[in-house]
Amino acid sequence: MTETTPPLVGVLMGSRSDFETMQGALTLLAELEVPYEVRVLSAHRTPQLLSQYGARAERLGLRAIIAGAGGAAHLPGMLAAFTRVPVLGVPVQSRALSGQDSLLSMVQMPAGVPVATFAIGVAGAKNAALFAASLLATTDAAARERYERFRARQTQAVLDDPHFEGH
Ligand code: RP5
Repeated sequence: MTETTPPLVGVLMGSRSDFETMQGALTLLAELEVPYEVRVLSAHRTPQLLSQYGARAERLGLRAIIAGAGGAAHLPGMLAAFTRVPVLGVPVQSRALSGQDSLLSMVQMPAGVPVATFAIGVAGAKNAALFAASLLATTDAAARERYERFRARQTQAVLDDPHFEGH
């Protein structure tokens, strides 16, 4: 699993400082047994490497790329320009503007180059991972079963909470 199995999902982040947020995605991908690879790549600091990664994603047959970045968060948008693999963007909470800048610079893509943008921060990272898992589930029965079990466990956790008021 993870770095030893051929990856189906790429997880990119603009800086090591995004790792804590993106860990939310990695944990869920591992739990759902989705093979993934992780890279730190920046639209601004390593632009050539980013374009090469777009080609690599096609070569490897990645089914989705989760890209988290903060501030002027151009990583997912630039990546989407370089690849036809679906790009899922996670706006990382920035220090200066609490991630509003990350969200807006990520979500306001021009028509023709789509990025599926998720919530700011860890919730977005987790949902991007679940979205990638649900994409895989459309063509893989075992992946669908794992995803279904995850959703059932989540529901059960709410029902098991002693503070839950069922009807
Ligand atoms: C973005 O700039 C990164 O995605 C990160 O969220 C932000 C700050 O990066 P560092 O200065 O912490 O490396 O490119």
